[in-house]
Amino acid sequence: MLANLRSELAILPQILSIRANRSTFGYRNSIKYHKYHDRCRSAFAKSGKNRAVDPVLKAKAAEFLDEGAAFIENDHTKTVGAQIVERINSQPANLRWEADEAGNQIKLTSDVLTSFPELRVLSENVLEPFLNEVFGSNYKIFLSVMFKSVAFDDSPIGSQIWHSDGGPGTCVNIIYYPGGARAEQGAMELLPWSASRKLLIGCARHVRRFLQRSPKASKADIRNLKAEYYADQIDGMLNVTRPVSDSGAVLFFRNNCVHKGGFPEPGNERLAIIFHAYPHMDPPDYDDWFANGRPKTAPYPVDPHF
Ligand SMILES: O=C(O)CCC(=O)C(=O)O
Ligand SMILES: [Fe+2]
Repeated sequence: MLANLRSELAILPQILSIRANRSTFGYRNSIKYHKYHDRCRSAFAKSGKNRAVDPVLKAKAAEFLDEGAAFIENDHTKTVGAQIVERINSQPANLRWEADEAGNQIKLTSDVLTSFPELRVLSENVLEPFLNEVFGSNYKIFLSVMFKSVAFDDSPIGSQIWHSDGGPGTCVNIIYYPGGARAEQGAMELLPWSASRKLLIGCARHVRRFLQRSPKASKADIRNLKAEYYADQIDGMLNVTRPVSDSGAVLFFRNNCVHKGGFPEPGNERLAIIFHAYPHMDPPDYDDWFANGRPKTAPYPVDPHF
């Protein structure tokens, strides 16, 4: 009884942080991102910048705020996607790819934004108005990566297994499928934030109990334990969603929504671009982003005003 209470108290900051800050970071680490977000919101409100007017994007942003995810397929996502697919098919020399067979991926090693200037139209017309609405502030892309998902191995690995990304609760993950994504291509599956939150809290307790029994467990043991817990709990859950499309479309979801994706059926592959976006004080500097790139240098920004 006392041991239970002690155990519950030990993970209380983590549970509070999941509830209040939508993050498994721990309360002390995650609060600075939310304080910064509040400052971004006030500055944005004072700047009088025009908010998204497109009623469809506005409705999608409301859906995101409600459920923690939204999927958008419109003229911009389709046109830009088709241009990107065409550029890749023409095999220009400046695009460098590297197979990661163990990860079931072929990664683009050149920078995404400098390789695909077409993405500026998507950023200005879809990402920016949508995120202005969601954040109530400006946004900044922290990282961008691009890869083809290919089933080199016959079982899913890494992010193809249920997980949450574990970054700050202000982070929005964006997955853009330039050529669309169908289920057989490994379209991402995810849980809405409310279900993810319950699962993350249950998982924190499960890990805590495991560590009491096996205090010497390795990081890999814990990763496997979490993946098994998610798989067991999610099995048969009705609210797993899998947005699919036949042409360019973009999925926004909160960084800590539980998700998996990118394990295609034999003979299929899936092209994906991932961005992590955060609230920011400064308006987007597209000239800089598209001249110098926004590559992945770390999993998350240590300074929210990066
Ligand atoms: O390839 C996928 O769909 C999974 C990617 C993922 O887990 C992520 O972006 O956090
Ligand atoms: Fe992920």
